[in-house]
Amino acid sequence: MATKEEIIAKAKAAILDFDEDAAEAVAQESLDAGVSPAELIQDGFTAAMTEIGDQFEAGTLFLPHVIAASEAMSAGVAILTPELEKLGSESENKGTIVIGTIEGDIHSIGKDIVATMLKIAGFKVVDLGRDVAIKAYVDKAKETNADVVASSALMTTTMVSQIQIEEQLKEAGIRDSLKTMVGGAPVTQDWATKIGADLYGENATDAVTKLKAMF
Ligand code: B12
Repeated sequence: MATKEEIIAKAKAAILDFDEDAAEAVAQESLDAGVSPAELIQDGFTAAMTEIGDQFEAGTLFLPHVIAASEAMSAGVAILTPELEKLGSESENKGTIVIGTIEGDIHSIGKDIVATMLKIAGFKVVDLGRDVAIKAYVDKAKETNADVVASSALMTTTMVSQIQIEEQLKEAGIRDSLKTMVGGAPVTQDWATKIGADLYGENATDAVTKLKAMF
């Protein structure tokens, strides 16, 4: 049987080869071998997507490649998700989290992973999807009496809209009754502090750890 390192290397190769079938196969192989799905996603698929992004930026890969790589990653994650969800604690409700990718931004893979891991950790997750209008976060937070409003931004041009979430929650008079959390590749702790967000999560595991500590 392949070692964990070999399985993770295969997961990276599947994304770098834009190979959906290989991504699905390695996801299944990792489940059979007992490799943690979270680790496969983080050290395998996500690490490869970061390389794809770097090559896109450098001009050695083009948008169709990025699309093909993200389709392969989604296919692999789709195999892992039901298994991840089985690990979930069904009855617990640690708090309600409204999450979405911010207005103008259609990157959803990372947000989906964070949403899944939060569900598994026992939170009630209300996923608004991607390209979410600021007003929609505020309205949903009111409607569900949310404990946390979490936004994902993958571009420097869209992360600025996270400021609007802070402002519109204040205008709606509910900013003090909940926490805000921000994440996404260009987002940092410094950014979170600067805009007045309560929490920053570097990745799904970090998001879960920080929110668990709070509830
Ligand atoms: C895949 C991808 C796409 C896919 C997205 C598919 C999908 N359904 O999501 C497609 C092909 C559609 C795409 C489109 C575009 N993309 Co693109 N894309 C990427 C790429 C390569 C990987 C992103 C990804 O999925 N990573 C894997 C996931 C697992 O990681 P993640 O998203 O970072 O999420 C993790 C953490 O950030 C964190 N996290 C994420 N969200 C949240 C939220 C919370 C609350 C918390 C706590 C944590 C958290 O946890 C996650 C799990 O660990 C990045 C490169 C990069 N380095 O990020 C470029 C990148 C983001 N894209 C870029 C660009 C420019 C575009 C386009 C404008 C291209 C174009 N010319 O059309 C369009 C954008 C259209 C739009 N309006 O949004 C640029 C952005 C540059 C900038 N301005 O900052 C990047 C950085 C590439 C680059 N280096 O130039 N893209």
